[in-house]
Amino acid sequence: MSRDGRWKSGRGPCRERTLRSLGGWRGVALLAAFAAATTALALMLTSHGALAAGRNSTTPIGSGPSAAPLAPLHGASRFALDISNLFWIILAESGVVFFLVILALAINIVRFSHKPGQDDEPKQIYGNRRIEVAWTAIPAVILLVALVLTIVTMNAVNSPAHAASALKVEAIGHQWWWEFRIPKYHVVTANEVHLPVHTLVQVDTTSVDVIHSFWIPQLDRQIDATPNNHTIVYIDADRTGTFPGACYEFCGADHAWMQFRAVVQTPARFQAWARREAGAGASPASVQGANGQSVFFSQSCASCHTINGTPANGTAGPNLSHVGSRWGIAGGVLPMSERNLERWVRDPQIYKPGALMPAFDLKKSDLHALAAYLYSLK
Ligand code: HEC
Ligand SMILES: [Cu+2]
Repeated sequence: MSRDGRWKSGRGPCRERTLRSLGGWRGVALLAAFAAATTALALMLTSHGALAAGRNSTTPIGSGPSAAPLAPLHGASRFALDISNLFWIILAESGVVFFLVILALAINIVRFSHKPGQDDEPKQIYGNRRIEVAWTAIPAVILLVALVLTIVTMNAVNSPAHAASALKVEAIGHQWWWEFRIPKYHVVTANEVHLPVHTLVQVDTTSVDVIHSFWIPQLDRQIDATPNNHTIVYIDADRTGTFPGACYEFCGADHAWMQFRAVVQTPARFQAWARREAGAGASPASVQGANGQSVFFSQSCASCHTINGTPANGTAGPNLSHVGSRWGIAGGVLPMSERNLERWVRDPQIYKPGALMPAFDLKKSDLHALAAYLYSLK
């Protein structure tokens, strides 16, 4: 409306009619539907959806073996809980504001919409200091609360006490798999890392190629893993279990297949795992396994893969010393099994197009033997 109270030219009677027809109870019904849909969406996301799929859910991740779903609202680490608590507080705050705004809108639609036969111009009001102060101060306070809580949470999550004595784990992003190193235990492994429960762990992330992003939704916040740089997140798991993680920054064709598992264990079990991981790969226990080992060394595998305790010391691909004990193959494209190892080696490109491993056109018996050897590397 222009200052003299008349409709500006260009807004014909048609527009006016539309506005009028949206007044009154019809407008309120529309608002109610909007509020209900928004609330339903929020409830869905926070109770059953991607954010918090319940612990009983069996939602599998890709075709790999299913573990707990990616559920940042089911924190299993005090840092993840700090973050989800902040989320709930801000959600509640926004929820209250949302419903007050909807309520105010509804009241206004009913009270001030055009009534039939009421053709005189409404009272024109310009400026109201009290209302203006209120609608500046109240949002400022709400935002200030969110800001202070966010800063407190960021501090708690990024600079925990006793950080210097944390167990150091390195997570290195590769196209398209994660390498894990635990220098204290001389562990070098891939796509599955074990962690001790109730222990502060410092994950030092980096990348050898492009920007990846490291996240175990139930255990830590997201952090970019960038080349030539080291970024840090902390984990302090409060229960044992298997927690899925993945890459959260688009990093090329197989970005979605950079999944991994964090297995949180009691300190004793964790140390047993670490000792085994650091140790040599099993020597072949059968004739077939021995044949498989010679196939491994007659092909170019050793130039890209390491098997502890053997001359194989390539670093372009995952360390295979204990590959048979892992949850999946190549970031989860296939569940771990002898048969699937065979499939993978024969033609990785079928499962992970663009993967930086060539196909190997081997004799059937050689392929069988090779898969038996790899699977025996537990
Ligand atoms: C040019 C380097 C290269 C060669 C040669 C190579 N690989 Fe690979 N390999 C890779 C890369 C890179 C990956 C990771 C692929 C991915 O997950 O995106 C991989 C993954 C694997 C995996 C899955 C490991 C895991 O942690 O899930 C197995 C098993 C494997 N290779 C076995 C072999 C065998 C056996 C040979 C020889 C017949 C071989 N590779 C030859 C580079 C290579
Ligand atoms: Cu990635």
